[in-house]
Amino acid sequence: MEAMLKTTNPTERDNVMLTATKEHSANVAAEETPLTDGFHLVIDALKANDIDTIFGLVGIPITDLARLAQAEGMRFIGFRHEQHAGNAAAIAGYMTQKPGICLTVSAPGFLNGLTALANATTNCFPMILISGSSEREIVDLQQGDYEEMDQLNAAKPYAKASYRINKAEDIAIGVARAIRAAVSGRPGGVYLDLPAQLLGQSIPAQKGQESLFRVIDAAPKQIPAPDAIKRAIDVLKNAKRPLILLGKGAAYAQADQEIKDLVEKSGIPYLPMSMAKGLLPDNHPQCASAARSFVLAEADAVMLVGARLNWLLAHGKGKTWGNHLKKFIQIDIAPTEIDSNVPIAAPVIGDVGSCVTEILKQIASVPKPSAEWINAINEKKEKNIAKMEETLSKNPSPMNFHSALRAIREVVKANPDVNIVNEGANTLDYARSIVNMYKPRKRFDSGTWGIMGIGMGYAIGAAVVSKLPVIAIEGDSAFGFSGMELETICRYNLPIITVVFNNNGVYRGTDVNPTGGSDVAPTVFVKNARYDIMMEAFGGVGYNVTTPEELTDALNKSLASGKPTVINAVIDETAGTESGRLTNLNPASTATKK
Ligand code: ADP
Ligand code: TZD
Repeated sequence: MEAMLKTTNPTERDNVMLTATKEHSANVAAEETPLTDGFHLVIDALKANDIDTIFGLVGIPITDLARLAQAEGMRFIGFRHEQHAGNAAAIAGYMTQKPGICLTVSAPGFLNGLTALANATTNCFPMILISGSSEREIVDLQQGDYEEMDQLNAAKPYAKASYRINKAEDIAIGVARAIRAAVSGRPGGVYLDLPAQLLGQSIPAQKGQESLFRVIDAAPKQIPAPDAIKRAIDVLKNAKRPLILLGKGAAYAQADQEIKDLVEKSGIPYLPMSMAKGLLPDNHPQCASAARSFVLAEADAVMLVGARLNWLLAHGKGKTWGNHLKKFIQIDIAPTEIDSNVPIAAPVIGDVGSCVTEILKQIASVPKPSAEWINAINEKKEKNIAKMEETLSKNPSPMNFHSALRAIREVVKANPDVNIVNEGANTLDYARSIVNMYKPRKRFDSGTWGIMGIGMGYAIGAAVVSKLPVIAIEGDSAFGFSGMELETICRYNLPIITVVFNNNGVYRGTDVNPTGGSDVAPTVFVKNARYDIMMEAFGGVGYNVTTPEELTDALNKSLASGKPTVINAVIDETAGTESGRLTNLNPASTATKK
C-alpha cells in the first residue's frame, strides 16, 4: 500500500487510497459498496474529537497515516527522534487539556516514544502514544517479524492505560477509550497499539461513518464532598501560620481565577512549584518564593493544591519542614495520592476548580493570617531579595549563571507572553528562582523526574500550541539530548530561541582525568563548542554571546524577528555545582581501599 501511495498531492493521494480499497473490495464483494479503511477511520475518529495536531516520525506501517492526517487538514509535525515528538505531545496535552498525540513506528520507534509516555504519566500530562505494530500472529509466536515487539505489554507499566485495536469497526471506540483514559481523573499517558493489518482493513464506509462519535465530557468535574470541605476549613481556622502550595496540577486545571481568589481572599501566603510559577505573577505580594525555606519550615498548616509531597517537597518531612509534622490539606483529583508520604489531616478529593470553588464559599469564616506571620515572611523576603539582587548585579567575566539569567529575567519581564522551557542542573535551579513568570502555563521544565531531554520537544510543542515565542534555557549537556530537533524547528520556522548555557560540560567543564590519560573526565565536553553554528547549518540564526548585554541584544533581536535562533551563551566553566542543588543525592563511596 505504501508503494501505491507515493503521490504527494493530497487529493490525488486520497483518491488513490479509495481506489486501492475499492479494487480490493471488488474482488471480495460483487456489489459496489463504498468502503473505508483503518487509516481513514483513525484520522476520522481523532478529528471527531477535535484533535488537530499529530507529533511523530514516519515509517512502516504509519507513513500513510501521517500523510492522510495532513491531507485531511490536520497538522503533522515530523521529528528527528520519537522521544521529542512524545515530549511535544505531552506538553501540548498539559497546555490544552486535550491529549497530545504522538505517532511512531513499531518496536524501536515505539520504545523511543515510550520514554516520553512514561514521563507524561509521571508528570500527569495527558498524551496518547499511537504506534504501529507488526503482525500479531508472528509477534506472538516470536517468529522474528520486522520490528517485532510485544508493544502493548511493554507499554503497560509506564502508561496510565494501554489498548490495542484489532478491528476497523472498533477504531472509534478505541480512540474514545484512549482519550478518556488520558484526560479523566489524574491525567496521564495512554498507549494505543495499531497493528499494521488494522490500518489496511476495510469496512463499508457507512458502517465506518456510523461508528464515529465525539467523547462526551471526557474529563468530568469531580465535586468534593461537603465534609471534606468542612475539614479543610477547620484546619485553616486553627492555623497560626498557614501556607498555600500551588503545583502543576493547579496550573493544569485552568482554574486561574478561582486560585487567584483563594489566595487573595484568604490572605494566605503561597509558594508556586516550578511549573505553577505564573499562575499568579511571581511578583505578587503574597508570593513567598523568596522566603521558601523559611515558610516551609515555619508553616503549621499547608494547603497543597495539585502538588505531590514527593522528592521535590522533601516528602513533606525532615529538616526542610522544620522537623515537625504539619497539618496538611491536600486538594487532588487522585484519592490514592493522599497519605502517600505523611498523614493528611484534610484530604479534599476533586478537580481543583470545583474544590477551590467550594472552599471559597466558606473562606470568609477563616480569620486572616496574623500580621506577625506575614511580617516575618516579608522581612525574610526583603533580605533574600536584596542578597540576590547584589549577586545578580555583578558582572563577572566570563558570565556566570546569575549575570546571564539577569539578562533573561529582564527580557521575560518585558515580554510576559513568551513561553519558557528550562532544563539542566545549575541552569535549571538558578533559572527557576531568578526568572519570574507572570502568566499561567508558560513555564515547562524537567518536572517530576528531573529529566534531561525535554528541551526541544517541549519547546516545539509549546510553540505549535501557543503560536507564541519560546525561550528555551538549556544547560549545554541538557541541550545535547534533543539538539537535532533544531532542524525540526527550522523546518517549521518556529519562533524558538534556544539559549545554551555553555560551560563546557555536565555541571561545569573543569574536571580532569585523574590518570592523566587522553580521555577527558566523565563530565567534560569539547571546549568552546559553538552551538550557534549548528543552527546556521539548518538556516536558522546563531549568536555567540559573552556578556549579559550581548545576550539581551540577541534575545531582543530574536524576539523581534521571530526566527529560529540559537544563542551560544559562554558561561564561566568553573561556575557550576555538581548536580546543582541536588549534590546531596549523589551516593558517597564508602570504600576504604581504592
Ligand atoms: P508539582 O510537581 O508542581 O508539585 P505534581 O505533578 O507533583 O506537581 O502534582 C500534580 C498533582 O495534581 C497530581 O497529584 C495530580 O493528581 C493532581 N491533578 C492533576 N490535575 C488535577 C485536577 N484537574 N484537579 C485536581 N488535581 C489534579
Ligand atoms: N539523563 C537523563 C535522561 N536525565 C538526567 N537528569 C541525567 C541524565 C543526569 N543529569 C542531571 O540530572 S543534570 C544533567 C544530567 C546529565 C546535565 C547537567 O549539565 P548541564 O547544566 O550542562 O545541562 P549545568 O547548568 O551546566 O549544570
